[in-house]
Amino acid sequence: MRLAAVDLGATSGRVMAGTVGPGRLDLEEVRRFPNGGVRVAGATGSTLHWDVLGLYREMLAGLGDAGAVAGVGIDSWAVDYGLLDADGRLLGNPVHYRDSRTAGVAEFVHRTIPARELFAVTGLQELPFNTLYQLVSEGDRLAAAEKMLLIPDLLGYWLTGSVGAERTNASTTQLYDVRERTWAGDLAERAGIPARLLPPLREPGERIGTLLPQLAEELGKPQLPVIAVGSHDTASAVAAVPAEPGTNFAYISSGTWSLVGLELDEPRLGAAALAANFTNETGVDGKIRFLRNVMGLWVLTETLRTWATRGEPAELATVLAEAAAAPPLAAVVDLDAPEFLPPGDMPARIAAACRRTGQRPPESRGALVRCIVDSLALAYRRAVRQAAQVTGRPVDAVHLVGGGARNDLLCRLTADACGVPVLAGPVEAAALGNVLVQARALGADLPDLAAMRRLIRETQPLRRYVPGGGNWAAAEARLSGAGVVA
Ligand code: LFR
Repeated sequence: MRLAAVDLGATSGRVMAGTVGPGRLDLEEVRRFPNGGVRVAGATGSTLHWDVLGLYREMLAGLGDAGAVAGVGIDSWAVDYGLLDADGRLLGNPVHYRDSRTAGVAEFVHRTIPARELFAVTGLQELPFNTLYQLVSEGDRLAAAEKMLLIPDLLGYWLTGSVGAERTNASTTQLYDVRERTWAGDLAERAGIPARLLPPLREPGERIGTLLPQLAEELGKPQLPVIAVGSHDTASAVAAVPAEPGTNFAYISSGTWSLVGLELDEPRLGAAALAANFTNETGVDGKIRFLRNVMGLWVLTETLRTWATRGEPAELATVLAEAAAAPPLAAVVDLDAPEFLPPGDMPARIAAACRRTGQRPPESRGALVRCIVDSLALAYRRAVRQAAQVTGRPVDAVHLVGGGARNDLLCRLTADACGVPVLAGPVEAAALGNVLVQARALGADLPDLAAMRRLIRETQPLRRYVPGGGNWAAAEARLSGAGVVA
């Protein structure tokens, strides 16, 4: 069975073709296109948008290139959305979650709905860009809106004409009641968001519809089913974590963001989870993704971009080799600090963070990249340990999936920092999870997550890293500036 998986990431979007059969799972990249924010001016300042029509056009071209497929599924980053009017037309261009329009909005909302209450209902970590805060920042514009569609649901709507909200992504909005498994409509209304905006929920594996007749004709694909997958990319990636049943594993979905946590059957909504700022997002088959967002390879990508805009471009492989040779743990920064969220000059921000904590800023490119990768591994260590502490579940191994699994230095340092073996791969976890959920919906013999994960283990290349050394505890103490001489 051949299926098309549309996987949209913050740096690029892809259309992949996956082939699934007994003991078989192959993935082929059909089309890749750049993605990223587009900043445009307005009367009160500029706004960072997504080029959603460009993504739609590329997706269609990719579906054309994919040839004969039995289904298509779409996953993307979470939280961002388009608003539709009563005629189903898009109102404005979707805004990028890294835009500054939500600055101060969380504090404003907390005056009406305290953070503790929000967490007790939605189980979501506080991130300034949660859909709730983005919608509140729309102000009067909401009056013209009839429906809010998250990005994969918006693209699915354009393909089929069917309006809905896939559950895993809905769970990232901070407008979803994680225990009742419904929209938190009352909470939305109290925040000033009309509950009519929230579309009917749908499950991963549900058929959204078939291609609209005109598209079907253009693409030469009559009756092509569009299937809801774990449309939150992290949900698809976690479904593809090749864990063996019954093992105590943590996962790290390592891409632009790093999502670090455990898979649970029930949300954890207690004070410890709130204090550690963990989230309870919904996974495929009703699992709970108990995790925290760690800033991720974004800081490295932005560093390379900064160098390139200064006319000093660097190859990723070259700077990673230099980083591998640089002294370990010479300087570390707290990558979860808010200053690393917006686009900008990361080398300068890292140098400032080092100075603030009494450390000497890195002096070469290799040392700077080493600082980023060391800091990322350190953030993984903190998140894995906290997840274990808060849930009382031990962690015996870490599965690292996504683009970061290609980064040998990062995988090695993660094993060192976490003190447990790291199994790296698959790199294309989100696309594989997308394909497997579609395959099951269309009748493949993959009854549960365990069967999907077994197929990944049997077919995908994985690498194992055993922990080495390094004084990670001391490095962690340096993050807070401990040891700074006044
Ligand atoms: C990863 C991801 C994260 C989400 C962030 C913003 O691609 O989907 O899970 O917190 O992007 O949407």
